[in-house]
Amino acid sequence: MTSNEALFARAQRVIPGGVNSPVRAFRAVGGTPRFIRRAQGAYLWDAEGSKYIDYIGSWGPMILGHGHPAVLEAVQKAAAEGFSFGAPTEREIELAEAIIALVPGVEQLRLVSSGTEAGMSAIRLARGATGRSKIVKFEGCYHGHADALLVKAGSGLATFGHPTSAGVPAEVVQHTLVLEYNNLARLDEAFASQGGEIACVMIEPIAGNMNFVRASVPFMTRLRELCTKHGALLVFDEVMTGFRVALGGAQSVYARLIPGFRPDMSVFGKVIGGGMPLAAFGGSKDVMSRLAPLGPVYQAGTLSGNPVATACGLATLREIARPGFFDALSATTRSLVAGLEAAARDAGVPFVGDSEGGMFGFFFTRSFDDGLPQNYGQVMATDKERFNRFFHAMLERGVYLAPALYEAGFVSAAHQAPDIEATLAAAREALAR
Ligand code: KE4
Repeated sequence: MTSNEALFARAQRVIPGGVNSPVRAFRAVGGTPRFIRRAQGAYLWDAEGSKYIDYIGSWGPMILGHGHPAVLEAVQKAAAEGFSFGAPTEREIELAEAIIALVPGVEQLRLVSSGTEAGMSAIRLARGATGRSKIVKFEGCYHGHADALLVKAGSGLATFGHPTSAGVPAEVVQHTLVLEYNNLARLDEAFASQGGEIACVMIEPIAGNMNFVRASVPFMTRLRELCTKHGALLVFDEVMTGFRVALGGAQSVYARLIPGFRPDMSVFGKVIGGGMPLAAFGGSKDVMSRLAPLGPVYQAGTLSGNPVATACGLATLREIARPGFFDALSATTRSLVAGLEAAARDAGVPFVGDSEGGMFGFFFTRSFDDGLPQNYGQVMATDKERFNRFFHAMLERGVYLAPALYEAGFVSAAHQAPDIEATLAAAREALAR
């Protein structure tokens, strides 16, 4: 039994599934999860001392790479001044000001400790601000594990959701409509029949929980129009895309494609914590002023705006805001995807990939004629078996990709050309199998 196997067996005795978050258990790809002992730059080392080029980056936060000196120094200094006070600090103001300066659509925000908490709070605030109960989400998008959002598409036209998890009563998701991503007709139908009852629409603008699927410009344009027309709030879940696909998040990408585009609320996480537990939700001052202690929508958190986490987040944002940071990161990511496409082409394997900033995705399609999937059904119709074989072949060669067909991948500023070359060399071998 290897060290990873021994640790996994021991972990399963005291932690359900041996992990504190399901995707880490490798159940989608099979095999034994790697227990990570340390990380530095673009690399992870597991309990057996095996080294990996890391394309998980903690599922997005580690955009600078692991152990960036300026971030480490900021965290060490903050920790020495105190871990948590349960009282306001200047650094929370600094972080809020830094985020607001980078995201024009956000006038005020509140800091919380996880993307789930931020998404859950944004839903409650949207309902409180509009006085409406219905919410809309899209199949294949994940917004954290709040009850109202653990819901899958209803059957047929009855787009009301059914719980995807035990323990979620049907009554809790009865107000959650689930539509097909990028499906304009279903969007029009839902708003035509229930537009006046919809509090908000929550969307991953680039869906990283379907690996990598972009909302089309026509779809996003229509979504914005319908929300405005019917008084529903458009909530961008940028927990993954925020400060990851561009300095201004995915909303800045769509604002370049759709003149004047802005969501009404935004949810952030991952990168803004730099690897520490920190997330946020924000919007106009009018909407945000409905929150306690000013308004009737309650929301709270013992460790919200934690002084060590805000130090980590601020130091991270300062680094990614440097001139040229995203140009370089985007170029590295594009070179990875282009190289993977070339390797697959040379191996005669149907394959499509895409990227934006430091986030990427790829699919083993069923034929060379298949383009990038546009929705959850198309993602799940791609070749999962070949994906899983590729995942393990790459892991064996020291390349740690996302252990699931439906997850996105992440490149950091610490990934350099030799890392990309090594990854592509491993891919050429893996694809030849
Ligand atoms: P957390 O509660 O895990 O911090 O954030 C939830 C969340 C919300 N919105 C989006 C778009 C997200 O991607 C996430 C969390 N992402 C997953 C990866 N697909 C985190 C990994 C995990 O669950 O362990």
